[in-house]
Amino acid sequence: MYQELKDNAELQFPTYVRHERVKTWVAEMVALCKPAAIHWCEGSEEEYDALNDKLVENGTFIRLNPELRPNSFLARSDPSDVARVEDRTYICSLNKNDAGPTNNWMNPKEMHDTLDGLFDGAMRGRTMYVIPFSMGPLGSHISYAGIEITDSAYVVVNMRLMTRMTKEVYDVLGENGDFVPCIHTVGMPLEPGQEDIPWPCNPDVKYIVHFPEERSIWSYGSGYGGNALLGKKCLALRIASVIGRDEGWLAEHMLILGVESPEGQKTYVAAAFPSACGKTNFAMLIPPEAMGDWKVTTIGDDIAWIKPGPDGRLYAINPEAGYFGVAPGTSYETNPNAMKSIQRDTIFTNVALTPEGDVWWEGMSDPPAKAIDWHGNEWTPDSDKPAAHPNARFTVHASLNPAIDPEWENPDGVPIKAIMFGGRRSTVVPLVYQPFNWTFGVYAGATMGSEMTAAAFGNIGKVRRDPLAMLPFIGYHMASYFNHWLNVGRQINDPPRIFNVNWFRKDENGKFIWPGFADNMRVLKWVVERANGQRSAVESPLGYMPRYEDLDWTGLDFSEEQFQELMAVDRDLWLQEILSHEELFIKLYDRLPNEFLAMRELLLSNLWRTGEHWDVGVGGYNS
Ligand code: O2Y
Ligand code: MN
Repeated sequence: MYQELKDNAELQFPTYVRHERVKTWVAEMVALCKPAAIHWCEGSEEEYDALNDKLVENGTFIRLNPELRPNSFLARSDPSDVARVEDRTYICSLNKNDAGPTNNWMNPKEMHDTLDGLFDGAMRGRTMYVIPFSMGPLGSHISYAGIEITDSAYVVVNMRLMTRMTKEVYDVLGENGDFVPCIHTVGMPLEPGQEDIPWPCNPDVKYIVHFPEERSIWSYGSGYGGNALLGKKCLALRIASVIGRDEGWLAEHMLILGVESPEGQKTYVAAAFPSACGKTNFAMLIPPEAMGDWKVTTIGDDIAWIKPGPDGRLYAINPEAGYFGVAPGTSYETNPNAMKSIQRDTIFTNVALTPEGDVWWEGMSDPPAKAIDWHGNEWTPDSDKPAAHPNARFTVHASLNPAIDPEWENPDGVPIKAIMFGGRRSTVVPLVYQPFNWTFGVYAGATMGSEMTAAAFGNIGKVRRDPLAMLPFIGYHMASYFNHWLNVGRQINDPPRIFNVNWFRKDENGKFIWPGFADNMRVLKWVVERANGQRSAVESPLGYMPRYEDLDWTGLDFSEEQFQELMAVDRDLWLQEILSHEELFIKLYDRLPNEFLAMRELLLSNLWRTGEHWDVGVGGYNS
């Protein structure tokens, strides 16, 4: 339903909106933001098509060649608006310490005053869209509803691919159901007669704000990704982590995949890797043919909501309905399923345009002789800048993934047998180990880190701790979150087995030792068999480890010496590693679980006990 809001026209509500709080909130936001029109989104295909046409008309979208990429579009963002803005992201809890030392905080009253000022008239000359969406299958007891108000049609069409966006959400809400109000503006009102630009945003002022007690989200100034598609990082992680803390479940930055053995045994695994560490590739992995009839299927590539089930196991859903994947580096070699998913019905942002009207990015294939880069300028392979922005994205509905798991929309979720954690470490951390139990596993996840690669973070090579891959996404105090994980483990009688992996270890010449990609299946197979109690292992100072003969090497030429190099535990490096956990712990000391201090001591004594250098060839005993 569309209504122009000229001359103080009285706001009209669709008959299917029967929820008084929704009506009052939308009326308040109309009064504050002063849009020229309001569009109550219904989520239909006709509405999606009409909005895409409008985006093409106003220059935000370029329609790609329908023969090469049917019903697909390219958007180019403002060069200042290309990624999540962590330094402008706030958790405004009533008490500063509830946000913890890893989050930006401002007093909620002060923040509301600031936002009220910024949002006042922020949608002048624009249409306000009201988007009803469900994170998770509609009506599932694990799902949660949100309503996003935005002045960006680009956000609307992306939300339709990434969430269950439908007016049926109002039926689920009825007159009084819970929802998360999300308000977003690009922060660029239009004066009368002012022409719009393809990517409106506010290059100078950005705020991505969460009020955990109110369970509301306010986003100002950016039209990009996680800053603007508020169902994703803002609702499904930051606000949901708070809801999960209060209700006894987990909202995690994890992919979920299914593994089916040649005998037809199905096992579900969740895995947390920091941003840009290949989660989408792992979630869509195709096992090497030589390994036999193993199949991997995708439930989700980025976020998992995990709840204790009545049988004492943990069940997970993917709250999202689509993928917002990194394009550069995605190819038929690295991720064939992603490439097949994006053949049609896809929105591309900040990739290059070929003369044929198709898309291209670094790492996709041989470069075209010429292209238009993400700035809209002519580009050739001799250009000194990349054709696609390194954070260029594709948005596509999950149903187009040829490896989608048949249970991906099961409202009860899937039972999780194993959880994997993994950072990006060129030294120290072995390819895979299984911490001794849930508590050691939580410790391993909490202390995982990645070596910094971007100069922006300073100190290239220094380890940045990213506990459970949630550093930018936890909605409360990080150490309270560790306690919450320990508590969840205490409440279930068959917790998933936890594993730590590192695909990125390098040799003395700086070359990756592990081939990665499809060959990660060899590790995944051991993980799954181990979680199902079908594999033995040896005990190392860190936990259980596979011996060379415990991994399936069929079709891969990888020697036992290479394996030992990949798995070696150097006592002095690990002593330093464990001592360096102190830096994180000191920051979080006032809420740190006591168990962590005990585990640190135990790990240290294990290392002293086992000698200078431990590897699966020389040490350990069967278990
Ligand atoms: O830069 C953005 O706005 C997107 S960030 C993102 C997108 C999809 C999945 N994960 C992430 C992330 O940063 O973890
Ligand atoms: Mn992510």
